[in-house]
Amino acid sequence: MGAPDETKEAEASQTSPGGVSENAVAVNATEYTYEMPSEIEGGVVSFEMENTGTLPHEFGFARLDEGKTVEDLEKAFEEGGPSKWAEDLAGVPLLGAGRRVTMTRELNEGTHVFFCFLPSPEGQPHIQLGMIQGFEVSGTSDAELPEPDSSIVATDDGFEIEPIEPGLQTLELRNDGKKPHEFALFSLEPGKELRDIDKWFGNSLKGESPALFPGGIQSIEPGTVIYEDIEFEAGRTYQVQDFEAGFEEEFTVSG
Ligand SMILES: [Cu+2]
Repeated sequence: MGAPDETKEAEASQTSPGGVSENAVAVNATEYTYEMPSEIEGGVVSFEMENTGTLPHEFGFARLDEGKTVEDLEKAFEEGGPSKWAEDLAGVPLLGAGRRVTMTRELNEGTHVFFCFLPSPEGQPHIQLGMIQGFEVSGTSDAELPEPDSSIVATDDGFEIEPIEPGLQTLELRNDGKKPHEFALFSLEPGKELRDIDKWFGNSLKGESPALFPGGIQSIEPGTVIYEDIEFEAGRTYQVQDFEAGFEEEFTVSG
């Protein structure tokens, strides 16, 4: 089996296109669900996330200890506390309507959950409207981690950002610090300022988004590496922010 050409093709597909591993899983976020398979293969996984809705959505991400269920997690959230049996793996903090991002990382076996706490126009967290989805991870794929085009590295003092080219880029997001760090990524729309984002959040994300939200990652632990395929616009300025640590860095995509 397998003519030489086919072998060649299979090898090439491991890291292309755009750094997506061969173990790719489509996840569509919309109001108010995630559409995705209920069982996936572990090891290196590429989540091809797309917001097909009309509102922004996030991908909160947790792994549950054996024996715990999505219902247990919902209940724990209602009771207001993160639980020891739910490990926060960090997902994409905010993905704008119509945007797509691919998140590639290594996963262990077990029950995993995506959930969204962003507010609906009526002010209710999406999770309360059903935006929570569990899935089982089992086995280990042969997929390999991608070769990044560029990187954003967090230390405890700030971000170090390599030059980023326009188009679809595979970014390595790495925490080299001793504390957890968040990579909130956005690009202000013309004429908008940071305080317009605050206002928008304060108003349950109603109306036109004052910024582009193309990807990024919630707070990751020291030593964690996440890969994301993100579409960057030539000549546009982006910001990456760690709200908790109180620092941010700006970069402009070449063009
Ligand atoms: Cu949502």
